[in-house]
Amino acid sequence: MEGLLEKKEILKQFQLEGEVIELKPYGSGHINKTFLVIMEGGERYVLQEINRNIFHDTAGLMENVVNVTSYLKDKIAKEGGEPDRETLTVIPTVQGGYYYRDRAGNDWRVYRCIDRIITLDQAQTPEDFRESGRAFGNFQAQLADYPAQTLHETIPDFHNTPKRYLAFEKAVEEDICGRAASVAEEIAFIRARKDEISILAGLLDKGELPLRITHNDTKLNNVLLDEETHKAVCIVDLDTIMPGLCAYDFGDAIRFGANTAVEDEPDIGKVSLSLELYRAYAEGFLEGCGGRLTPKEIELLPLGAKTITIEQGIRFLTDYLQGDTYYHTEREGQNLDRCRTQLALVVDMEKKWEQMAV
Ligand code: ADP
Ligand code: GN1
Ligand code: MG
Repeated sequence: MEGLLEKKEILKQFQLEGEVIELKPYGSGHINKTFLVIMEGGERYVLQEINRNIFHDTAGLMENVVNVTSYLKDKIAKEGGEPDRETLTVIPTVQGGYYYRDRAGNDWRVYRCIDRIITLDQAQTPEDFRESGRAFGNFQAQLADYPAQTLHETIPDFHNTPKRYLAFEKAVEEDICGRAASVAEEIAFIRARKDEISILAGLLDKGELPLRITHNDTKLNNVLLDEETHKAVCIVDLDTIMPGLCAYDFGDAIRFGANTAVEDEPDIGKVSLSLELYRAYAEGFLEGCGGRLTPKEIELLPLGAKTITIEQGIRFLTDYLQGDTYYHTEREGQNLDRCRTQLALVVDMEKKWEQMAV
């Protein structure tokens, strides 16, 4: 693997014992670079390069992760669970810090690898998806009393949809890659929904929806499921835990996991909203939230799904217009395909709107 020696050197900066016997790319995230590390004693770790183009304050980000995971570990222990399996464990550096900056200025961290798990890029059964809903709902419930003011905002305005819209309009206007004309249809589709995507943000401003501590990246592959029972074991990808709207956490899981096609499917004909998966997730999520949601929050869950699906379409299209610098891509046009699946999913949600009521 490219850079293997450098990675082995980097691993020496962490409190790990013994020699590394295997190191390979792991997972399918779009932001960080993730590697599985196996030591001679058989212990397994996850090494990650944190994407500094996206996260500008690694120290603040890691402080969030360490504080939230230690808070969760206490809760899990009190509930009789397994703290080292049910939440992430950060391995400190030899200097006692939580990340290491290498000579090239890249930031690295190491987690204990949680074993005997699977992660899915698509829901295989409604039961798996219900289970992930329960886990994300429960995650929010566990953090309900967490001191929100101590959290660093790792990406300002992360799910501020009106601001995402403005950034998209700016990218259209600047059109630095000369791609805007070829996506006129997608641009028009988004513009036609401009007012609707601001509704939730408006309700938050008016105090009609509560700000909660949310995960903000509730993709199905951010929950580890037990490989045998398929019960949720652990929520990962804690980089964007910030105050946010519950509807967005619900919605983000739906846009990714209740889509009958994968996120970058080039054949738009395969995209649709599976109502069976949608309902399974909604039931699991509400159960996990444990009765904490207000009637208004519950009523607005479908709008959360639609809003964040448009927001994600906007984000992928913005990146396409700006030359694919934000999301990892493996092929030309991948961000445009990703945008198109999101917009096609919105079309299907509009058709199924009545049936999406929770
Ligand atoms: P990204 O921000 O790039 O999505 P993630 O933190 O989600 O990065 O990690 C990518 C993938 O690696 C996850 O989807 C999951 O499959 C796997 N993963 C991450 N951390 C662990 C861990 N501690 N134990 C086991 N698997 C993990
Ligand atoms: C990114 O890191 P990952 O792949 O779980 C992104 C999310 C998007 C998602 C789209 C920090 O998530 O916001 O919804 O891609 N994360 C960040 O698949 O931007
Ligand atoms: Mg992830």
